Amino acid sequence: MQLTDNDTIAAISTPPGSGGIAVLRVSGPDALAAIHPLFSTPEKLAPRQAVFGHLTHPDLGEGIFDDCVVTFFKGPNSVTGEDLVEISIHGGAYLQHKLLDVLVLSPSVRLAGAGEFTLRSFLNGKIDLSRAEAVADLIHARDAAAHKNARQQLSGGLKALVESFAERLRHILVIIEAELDFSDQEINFTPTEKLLTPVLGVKAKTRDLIETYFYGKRLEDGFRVPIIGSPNSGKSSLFNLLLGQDRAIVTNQAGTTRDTIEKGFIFADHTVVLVDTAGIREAGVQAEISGVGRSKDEISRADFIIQVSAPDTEPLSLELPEDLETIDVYNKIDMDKTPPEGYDIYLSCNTRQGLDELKKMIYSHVVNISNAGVDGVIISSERHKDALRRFYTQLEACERAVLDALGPEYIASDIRLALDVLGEITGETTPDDILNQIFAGFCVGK
Ligand SMILES: Nc1nc2c(ncn2[C@@H]2O[C@H](COP(=O)(O)OP(=O)(O)OP(=O)(O)O)[C@@H](O)[C@H]2O)c(=O)[nH]1
Ligand SMILES: [Mg+2]
Repeated sequence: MQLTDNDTIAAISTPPGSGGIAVLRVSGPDALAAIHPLFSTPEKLAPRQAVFGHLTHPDLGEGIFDDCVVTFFKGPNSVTGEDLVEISIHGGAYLQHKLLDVLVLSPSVRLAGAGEFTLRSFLNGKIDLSRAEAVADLIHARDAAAHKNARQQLSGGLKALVESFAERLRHILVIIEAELDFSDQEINFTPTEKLLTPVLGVKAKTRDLIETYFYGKRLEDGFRVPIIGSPNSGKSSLFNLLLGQDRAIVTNQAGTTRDTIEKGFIFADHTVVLVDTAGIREAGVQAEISGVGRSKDEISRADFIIQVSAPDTEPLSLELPEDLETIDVYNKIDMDKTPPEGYDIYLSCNTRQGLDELKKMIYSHVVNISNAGVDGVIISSERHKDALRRFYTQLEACERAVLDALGPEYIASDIRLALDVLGEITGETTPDDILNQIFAGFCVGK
C-alpha cells in the first residue's frame, strides 16, 4: 500500500451477501465524477444530503440496475477528509460486486486496499493512529468489555493520556531551553526537583499503563480457564454444566477425555475460554499420556484454573505453580455426607448444588483481574505496550541524567528521544512500514 496515493478508491463497506442494505464507498478527488454517469439525478447531490434515485448505465445491464440512496460528503468534512460518496443499494452479492466492477472501470478509480479508508482518515489528520487502531478493535470486539475499551480508545482516551505525558515533558524542555539560552549569563540552574517531579510522575503513570496490558490482552483473547483434576472427578460434567450444553463426552470410565476441548462463553461481560482437559494420572496408553501433557500445557497458559476433586477419585498427583489462582471444587457432594474441609466450593454436577456459588467465584476472579485502567485507559495492543516500554526506558535515562546533573543538553536530548517514542503511539513519528503493517491488518472497505 502506498501511503502517499491521492487517487480515488472504492470498496464495499458491508460484508457481501449479508442481505439488507449494502454500502459502497468511493473516496478521493473523483468520487463525485465516478457516480455521476450512473446515478439518475446527479444534479441533486449536495453535501451531507441523502438523495434517493436509481442506478442505470449500459455497463450495469439493461434497464434500472437498482434503487439507491447516495450521500455525498465534501472533503475535508468527511470521515476520510476527502470527497466521499456513499452508495446504499440492496445487499445482494451480485449487486454489490457488479456496481463495484463498473465503478472501477472509470480510469481514475481503483479498488481500495485493506484499511485504506481509515489510513486516509489518519493521513488527513481526521484521527490519530491509536484511534485508527481502535476501529479494528471495535470491529473485532467479542464482548461488552472489549467493546467498551475499543469505544474508549476511539473517543481518544489513549491519545489524551499520551498527550498529557508529552505536555509535561515539553514543559521541562521549555525550562531547560530557557536555561540554555541564558547559559552565558549568571542565572541559577533549575532545582533538580522541578525537573524530576514531572519525569517521575509520567514514569509512574506509564508503568501503570503498561500493566493494564495484562487485562487488555484478556479483552482480546478472553480469560483462559482450564478445568483440571484426576480422571473421573467430573471435569467434563462441569464443563458441560457451565456451558449449558453437552459438548464434552461424559462416561464413568476414568480417562474418557484425552484431548483438550475449549469453548468461549460470555461471563460478566467478558469472554471466558473454558478448557476441558484429560484427567491427570500416571497413565498407561500413549493417547492418555499425550492428553496429560496437554493438560499440563494448559496449566501453564491459564489465567486461573478450576481444580476438581471427588470422593471416589484419587487426589490430584501434580504440584501446581504456587502463584496460580485456583478455585478448589469438591464435586459429587451428593455422594458424600461428610466431605473434607478446605475446599472453595462443594458441588454436585448432578443436582447443581453449589453451581451458583461457583459462578460467583468465577465472576469475582474475572472482575479481580479486570482493571479500571489509567484514567480509564487500558492498552490491548502489543505495539502500544512495546512503545510504552521503550518510552519508560527513555524516562529512566532522563531521570538518571537529572540525578547525575549531566547538564541541560543531555537532559533535553533524552526528553526529545522520549517524545519521539511517544509519538509512535499517536502516529506522529511512526515509520511508514509500520503504518502499512497496521492498516494492512484491517479488512477491505474499512
Ligand atoms: N454422583 C455424581 N456423579 C457425577 C457427578 N459429576 C460427574 N459424575 C459422574 O462421574 C463420572 C465421570 O464424569 P466425567 O465428567 O466424565 O469426569 P472427567 O473428570 O471428565 O473424567 P475424565 O475425562 O476421564 O478425566 C460420570 O459417570 C459422571 O456421570 C456428580 O456431581 N455426582
Ligand atoms: Mg472428561
